[in-house]
Amino acid sequence: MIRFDVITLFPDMFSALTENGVSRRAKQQGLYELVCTNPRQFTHNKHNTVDDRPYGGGPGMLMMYPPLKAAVESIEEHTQVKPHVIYLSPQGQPLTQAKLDQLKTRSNITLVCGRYEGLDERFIDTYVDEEICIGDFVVSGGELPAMMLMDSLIRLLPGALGHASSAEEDSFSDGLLDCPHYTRPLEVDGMRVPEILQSGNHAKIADWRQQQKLIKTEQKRPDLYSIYKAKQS
Ligand code: 9D3
Repeated sequence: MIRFDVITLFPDMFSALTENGVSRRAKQQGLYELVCTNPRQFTHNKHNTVDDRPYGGGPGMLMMYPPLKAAVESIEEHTQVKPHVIYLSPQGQPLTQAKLDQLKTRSNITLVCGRYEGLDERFIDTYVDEEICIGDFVVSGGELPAMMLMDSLIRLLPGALGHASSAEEDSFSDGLLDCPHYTRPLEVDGMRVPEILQSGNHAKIADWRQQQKLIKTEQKRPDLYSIYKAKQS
């Protein structure tokens, strides 16, 4: 059982994860627990302010140190463990399947979601163990990145996927893209399902699928194909 604590100004967003699909079933099975902590709970001023203007000027606002500190410390208080603290950040290391394989062994992960222009640097220095980014593009805050991280990690927990679709068969576990798939009807708009898939010869089908993975990866992701080829030799 992994416990995820999420520090967020928008806890309602996380129902997208807990109320749908694989991640909903995994939660029902007790494979993980998700608790949101809103830094706004730890503000004392009249308007529950969690943000303030940057020293030195410039656009936008920053999340202040004190409410974030109080949020982390309330989580530590509650769980009685020092969690692994991840800040979802545009300045982070890119999330990879290898990173997820490391993270899946942890029992307590705290995810800090930034809003505005980010966090006071002193919070990162003091409380953050690692910064993770989900790609070189801009989103409005850390919540969707945090959900992506949790969703991809939950899939790796034993029992989260049916044995029908194992995590090992997932794209990227072997560094290659998936092969094409077909379902009924056998023919649609003049296009037929490849003959081999109807042959019943499971060894030949497995060979074909492996070939297709290589072809698709070379066509669509030459960068991944090069890495795969380098590893083979
Ligand atoms: C001009 C400086 N911008 C930094 C790239 C400002 C800024 C934009 C977006 C600051 C924070 C954000 C919010 N993004 C995230 O919190 C975020 C994120 C992302 O935008 N892209 C990829 N991964 C991530 S993880 C968290």
